[in-house]
Amino acid sequence: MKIINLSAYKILASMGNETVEAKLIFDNGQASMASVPAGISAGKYEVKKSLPDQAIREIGEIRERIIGREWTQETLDREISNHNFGGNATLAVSAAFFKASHQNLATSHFPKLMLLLFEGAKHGNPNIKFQEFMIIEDSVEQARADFEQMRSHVLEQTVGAEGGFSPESFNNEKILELIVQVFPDKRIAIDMAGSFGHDFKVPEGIFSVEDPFDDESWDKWTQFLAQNPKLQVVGDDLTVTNPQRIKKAIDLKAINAVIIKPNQNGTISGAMEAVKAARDGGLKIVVSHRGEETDDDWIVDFALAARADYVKFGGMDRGERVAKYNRLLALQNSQSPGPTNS
Ligand code: 2PG
Ligand code: MG
Repeated sequence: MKIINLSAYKILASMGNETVEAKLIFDNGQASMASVPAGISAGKYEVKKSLPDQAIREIGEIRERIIGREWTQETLDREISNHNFGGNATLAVSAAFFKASHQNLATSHFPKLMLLLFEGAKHGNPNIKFQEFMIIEDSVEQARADFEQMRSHVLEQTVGAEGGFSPESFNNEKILELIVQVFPDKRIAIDMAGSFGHDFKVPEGIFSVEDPFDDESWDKWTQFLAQNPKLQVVGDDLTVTNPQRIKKAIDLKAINAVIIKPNQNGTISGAMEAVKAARDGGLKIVVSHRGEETDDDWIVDFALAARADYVKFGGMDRGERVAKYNRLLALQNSQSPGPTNS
């Protein structure tokens, strides 16, 4: 596709911080805009980011390199990755291209949802030591019903960064007891965000645990997976959507599942390379939003393109999270016979 213009400006993300949105124009008149999220508990090995004003200047430089020429996702991403621009600058452009060029081909494969019920640590009430408490759901409809049901057990109206409950009077133990009591048959997933806390003990009865240790302690991870072969052990800060770190984690048998966040990598193609490395190594793929999001929903299309096994889009009490669930519903419903007017 031939790009004839590129512009960029600042918009606000969900905690009120500034982020960037890029707008591409193609020679057929099509326009495509995409914005980038930011991590709250970002891993230290993620691609470096530029401050918003700097990112906008960098997108100006990218503009000079790309306008007036034909691009594919791969050639564009290769071109923009090679100049030490911030990952937020490159991803805004890369994602805008993805949105314009990506056709969501009919798929019968929809990922399972990791629905966020409670959150704490850097995302909410710090009395709650784990960052995220999720349950595995097969559909948005069921997730919605379960979120509503859990709400009836939480009397304080307090939500965290990602639209999950984060009440003052709750702690890890109380949350886990409540989830088991309300949903005795659901599989529970937690994110311990190990780079930001101590090595908490993983509680009994958990199906999936993300970042149980920090991003340096490879031997702890390997030992943990060997001792818990039935557990889903997910790398996030450990692997940062970086194909090399993912390959290392596979070689060391440190994980059996991985978080994929395009903004940890800096381009759509780079994140797809990480997906390929993970899949070649037999890992389950979890495509995830970030702690501070925008209303943009391209991550949903990316998750389907990546054929993710799971998606992490947060709770249902913040609009920027609901935007992702709504995109999933739209994609599902566009593939089933919808209502007709005739
Ligand atoms: C995580 C993410 C998203 P953050 O740790 O998995 O839930 O949080 O974007 O703050 O790193
Ligand atoms: Mg995480």
